[in-house]
Amino acid sequence: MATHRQQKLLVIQDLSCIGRCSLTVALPVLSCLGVQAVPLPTALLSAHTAFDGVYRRDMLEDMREIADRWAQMPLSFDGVYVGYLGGGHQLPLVMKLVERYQRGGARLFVDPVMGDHGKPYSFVTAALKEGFALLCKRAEVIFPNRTEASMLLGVEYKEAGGEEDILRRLTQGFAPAAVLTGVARGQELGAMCLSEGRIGGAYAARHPGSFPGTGDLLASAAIGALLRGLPLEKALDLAVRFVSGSIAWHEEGQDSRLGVPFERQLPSLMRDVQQMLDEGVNNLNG
Ligand code: PXL
Repeated sequence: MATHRQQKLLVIQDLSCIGRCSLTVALPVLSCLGVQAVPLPTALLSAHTAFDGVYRRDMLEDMREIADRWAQMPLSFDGVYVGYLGGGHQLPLVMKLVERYQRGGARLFVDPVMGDHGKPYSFVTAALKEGFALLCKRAEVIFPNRTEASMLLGVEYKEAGGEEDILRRLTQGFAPAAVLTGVARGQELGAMCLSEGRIGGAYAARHPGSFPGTGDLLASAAIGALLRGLPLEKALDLAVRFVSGSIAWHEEGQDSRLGVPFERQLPSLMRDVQQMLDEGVNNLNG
């Protein structure tokens, strides 16, 4: 029995064939959460950029044609999720689409994918940084890691300060709610959030190694859960557990650049979201 109207999310990010990130992560995760995900690829890559010598095609022309065709269709979205962009030159079109669908009531979620471990990704320019700053100002929730937060705030990575302070500055300067990913607490790893003046956090077992695409897994799961009606802290709890559980499936000896075997964790994600939704209904009834 359907208990809610199905949510439809426009996902604007790259399609990297190899490496489990962006669309190859977002689409299955959102589907498992019961959200219809509509992709708009910003770039086509043979593999994500942690690999050497990748083939990369910019999709701006195709995005323009698609956007024009969509303008002729009776189309609306419950949300728009912007992640990795092909470059700053795509910003005018992305902004136009965001404005178009926000006018129709879409909620905006932005993961300002620009770097990690204190370093910007290749293809990041001043125009891209400025564009992401503008997008974040229109968003309901943003999902930077510490590297991206310092780029948004215009401070050196090492001088970005404590997590709570970063989150406060992000909510003052950008979106009303912010999630900071990749936050360590003791032996655990997770994410912190600030929304309506309240700091929250979710942490789970930390596994050795570093894996690309975990930020995309976290944001996709959290955004899907938010669209299903869970509050931010619960959505984050679900997402952090899902990422940690996915990393636990990594087999020693596998190239970590291939990303984490999140596919094996999807059944748990589906069970967990249903359980959390049922608990919410029971709390309301009880
Ligand atoms: O997961 C972030 C990401 C997304 N898309 C591409 C990337 C990366 C990180 O390296 O290279 C193409």
